[in-house]
Amino acid sequence: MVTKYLVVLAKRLPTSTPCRNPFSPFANRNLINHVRCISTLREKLTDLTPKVRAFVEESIDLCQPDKIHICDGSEGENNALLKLLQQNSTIKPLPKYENCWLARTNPADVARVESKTFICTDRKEETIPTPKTGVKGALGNWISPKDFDKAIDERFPGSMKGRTMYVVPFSMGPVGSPLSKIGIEITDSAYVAASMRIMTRVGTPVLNQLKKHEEFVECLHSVGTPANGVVDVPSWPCDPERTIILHKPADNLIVSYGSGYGGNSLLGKKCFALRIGSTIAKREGWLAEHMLILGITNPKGEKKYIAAAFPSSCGKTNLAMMTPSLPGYKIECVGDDIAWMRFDSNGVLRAINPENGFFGVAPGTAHNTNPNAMKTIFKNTIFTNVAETSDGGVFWEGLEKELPKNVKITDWLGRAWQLGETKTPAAHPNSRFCSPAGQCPIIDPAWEDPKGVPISAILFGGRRPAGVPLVYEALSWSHGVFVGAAMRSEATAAAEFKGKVIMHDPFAMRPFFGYNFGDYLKHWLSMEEKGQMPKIFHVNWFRKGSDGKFLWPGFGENSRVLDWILRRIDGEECFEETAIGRIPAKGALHVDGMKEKVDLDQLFSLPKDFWMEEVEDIQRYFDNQVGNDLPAKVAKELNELKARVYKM
Ligand code: OXD
Ligand code: MN
Repeated sequence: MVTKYLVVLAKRLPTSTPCRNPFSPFANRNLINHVRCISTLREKLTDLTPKVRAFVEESIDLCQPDKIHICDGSEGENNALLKLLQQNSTIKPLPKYENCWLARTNPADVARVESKTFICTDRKEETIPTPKTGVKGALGNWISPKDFDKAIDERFPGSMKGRTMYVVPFSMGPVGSPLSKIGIEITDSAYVAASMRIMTRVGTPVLNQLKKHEEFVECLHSVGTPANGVVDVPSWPCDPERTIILHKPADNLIVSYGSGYGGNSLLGKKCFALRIGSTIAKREGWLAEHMLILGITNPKGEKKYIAAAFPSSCGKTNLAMMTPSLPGYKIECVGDDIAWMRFDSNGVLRAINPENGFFGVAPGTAHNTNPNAMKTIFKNTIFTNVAETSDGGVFWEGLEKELPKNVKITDWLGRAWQLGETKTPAAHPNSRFCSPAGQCPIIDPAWEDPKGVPISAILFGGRRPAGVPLVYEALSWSHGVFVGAAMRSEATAAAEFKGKVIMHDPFAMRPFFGYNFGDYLKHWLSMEEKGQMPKIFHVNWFRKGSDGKFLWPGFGENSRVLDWILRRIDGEECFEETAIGRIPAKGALHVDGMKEKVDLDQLFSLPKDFWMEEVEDIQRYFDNQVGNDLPAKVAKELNELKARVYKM
């Protein structure tokens, strides 16, 4: 069989190898005969459909695991995985809660590694726009097919020796929905297998679905072993030096090596649902986006759905689960991170949340910021890199007021930590909870509707301390696409960046584009021909006043902004035109009854010097990063904005 791993297979000879992983079920044996083991392993594969079987067999040949486990998604299997992880000290129980666990990673494996994440296409221009000469492209990384093979060849042969290979069949979206897609993740991490069970729908129903339609995305993952063979943290094997995350859209293939955490290893999330997902979406005429989806019901009982794209750590989970302060409103959550949106036969844009769980940033989550998350995350949850309390619970920045008296805290690195004393954070800023979405008390009744929910508005936003008003409405679909393209935000801890620099993050997708951003923009522009387009808005909860304090309280008070948005969707003339778009007319934003007095003039002020700089920055960004790939319609929108700003 011609395989994509041909290079590797040709070189490999079957060998007898000592078992390297002390936690392997084979650890007490001195020698493992891979050849014999693998032939036994293969007998387990007879139930798989031919394509799945071929993928698993190729992966066995390449990675040479000692054992194979095909995940059925059952409760018993989950308990066994958790037990194994406990034995290996990867997780420990948190007795204060129901079925909750704490994992600590190797401190070198704490976030997505954007610089080591690549898309493989024949031609570079298919993956990234050509930046201006002398400028480093910041819209993704390209790898050639030759280097793609080489990267695998250098890392994967024998990477699972002494380990168990878990085969995780998973569905992104409800199993069987016409909007869903299937993946098979092959991994040597039991932590990944257990987390995938929370984040996606896994197991036998997915394998059965494959019998009807045998199409899936191949996802191969190994935590790897450093080149010198020394595993620094035996409870969290990884190979940070050689970590690499590879995507090959032409083959619907994801290959990830060296990291066991988050988007690097739970391959359904960023790798599949966004990077490969966006390439499938382009081919098939839909949108795969880094967006939460919420349902909002107004006091008259009218319900609408909104999708919103914010960069990582900008409060997507908080907005998706918001407790509205505005009387009579109700929010229900469909998803907090990813939306797949497609037109139905009536031209209505419908969205599903392809995920099954929340992989939320823990710090900042508290009863005052997100009470619904707090009601969601204290059962059946795997916490990673949060701090631990002596009463068997968890702690992170933001929970100070909720800390029981006299408990001792151990930080994410396992060191004693004292509130008000220790200068380093108790929890890693990118520490997470991984919880089943169905546990959310305000999960939307339609969150698993195979048809998806109808989307009435799309929000873009980010952390903009200066110049950008609380909310504005785009003037048209193509202006909205421009607003998405021009999005900027302060850097976050979800990736490897440091400091509070304002980064361009178009559509909150900068780390997640599966193909050339210019083509992505063309695809977005083309959607207008396909059906009724939702209105587009830009929101900014993070503007600061001259005293450096936030001008808007955010959280539940954001319902006031959603109220204005809903009224705009209904066609109410509650707006005023400005150079950048439509903002609430004087008195149109309902601020009555707010606890804090808000300086609306500052919140909506549009300083001319700021906007002159902003348009120049956007121009520079487009020139430097997108060049000739920028669609003319987007360039025109920028020119029109410039002209309006100059006249301000
Ligand atoms: C995430 C991210 O993990 O966006 O959701 O980084
Ligand atoms: Mn995200």
